[in-house]
Amino acid sequence: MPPDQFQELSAELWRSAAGVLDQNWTGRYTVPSRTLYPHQWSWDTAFAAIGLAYVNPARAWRGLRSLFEAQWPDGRVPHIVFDPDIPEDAYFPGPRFWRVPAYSGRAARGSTGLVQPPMHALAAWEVYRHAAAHGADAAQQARTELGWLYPRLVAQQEFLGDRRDAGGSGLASIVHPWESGLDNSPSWDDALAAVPADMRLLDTYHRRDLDVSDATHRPTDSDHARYLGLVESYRDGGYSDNDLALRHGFVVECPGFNTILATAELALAQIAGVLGDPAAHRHRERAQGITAAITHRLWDPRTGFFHARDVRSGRLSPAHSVSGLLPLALPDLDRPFVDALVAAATSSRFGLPAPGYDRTGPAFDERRYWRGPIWINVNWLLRRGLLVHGRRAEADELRRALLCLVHSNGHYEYFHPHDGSGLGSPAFSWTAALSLDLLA
Ligand code: 9WN
Repeated sequence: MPPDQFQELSAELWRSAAGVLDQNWTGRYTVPSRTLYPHQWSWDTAFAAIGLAYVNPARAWRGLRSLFEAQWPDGRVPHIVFDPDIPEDAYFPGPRFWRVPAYSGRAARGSTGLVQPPMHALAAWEVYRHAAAHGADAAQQARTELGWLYPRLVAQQEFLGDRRDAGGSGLASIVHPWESGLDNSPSWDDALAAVPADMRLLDTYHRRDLDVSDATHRPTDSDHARYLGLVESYRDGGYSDNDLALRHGFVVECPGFNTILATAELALAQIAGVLGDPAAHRHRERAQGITAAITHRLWDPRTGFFHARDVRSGRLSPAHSVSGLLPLALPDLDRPFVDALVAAATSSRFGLPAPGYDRTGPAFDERRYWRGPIWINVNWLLRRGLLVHGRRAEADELRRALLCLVHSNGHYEYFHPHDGSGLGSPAFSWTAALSLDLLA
């Protein structure tokens, strides 16, 4: 595309992206999508902040603060914080299903008891880094907000690194596919096969997502029955993380989740430096420890790829999913792993922008959510990885491809891996927010 045409595209995309973020702003936080996800989601809030850093940093901070105000005393940051003004049936499963106990004497702002990938430290660092461009008051606010968030971010990391180290390996385990953020990825299929799909659960509840989205683009009913059963099991155990591998039906170490955990430690090291906190060194060491554990536990030399590990069975998932490419974002990853990941990302299995799952794999499904479509957030992380490892040409190409994809098709939630057409929600916050960052 000629440079002046690209400039025009950029200006249009900037306006439309800022418009989507405006439209999805509730006054306290940004919803992922007005139609499909009318509450506050955890990692979506972080991605939204990364875009708001350019157009409205005060909203970025407000959203992060709002999420962390719902942090549990044990440090977990809930994957959804429910808006009490939205009717119970606007999203399923809603607050009544989760039955989260009131804590710290706080009248419950209802939340779930699950978590999502801890993108927030990196987001806070990004908002801080860009604050000075908005003037002295914004810079001052950024310093204050960073100070408020830092101990909370540390508590979040400690929960994941300690309470969730179910395999004793130095990696955090997820206890539900929703915790990965890549809900129905084929990476979970083997571990989920051992979880009973009680279809009667679906008779009791109404799948609200199917009212507003095409059923062939969403997880199946049997997936959903397992999702609900797993929530019931974790909930009925009081959301306790004791003896998880013995008590709970799904305990998995995910390469993407743990990559983000390590990246968060690196962001915390930077934040600690700004705040004059001596812990920077400790954060860097933790990031190195997680990186070592990822390569030790999740790399399969036979496939030359990172795979999710089922802690209960000890087995690696055979699936090649985009989460196995994400360790590319680890700065301390050794060169042979980097080379193997770049080769995989640019091979016929993926190709950039990368789909959620191997195009040649048996479970590839071009429309069904995390089983084939292209998502902007994971590709944004891949681009960071390419840059971190000095792969400038591939990073630039990926950036252009992502911007053209969103410009031609709209700020969709996900995109068809062959023709790029938009799927899911048409005005999706992280697509817009990360487009702003790619444009900047
Ligand atoms: C369950 C909000 C969230 C994202 C996840 C995405 C999807 C929810 C759902 O939407 O998950 O948390 O209802 O399917 O998979 O990554 O955070 O955008």
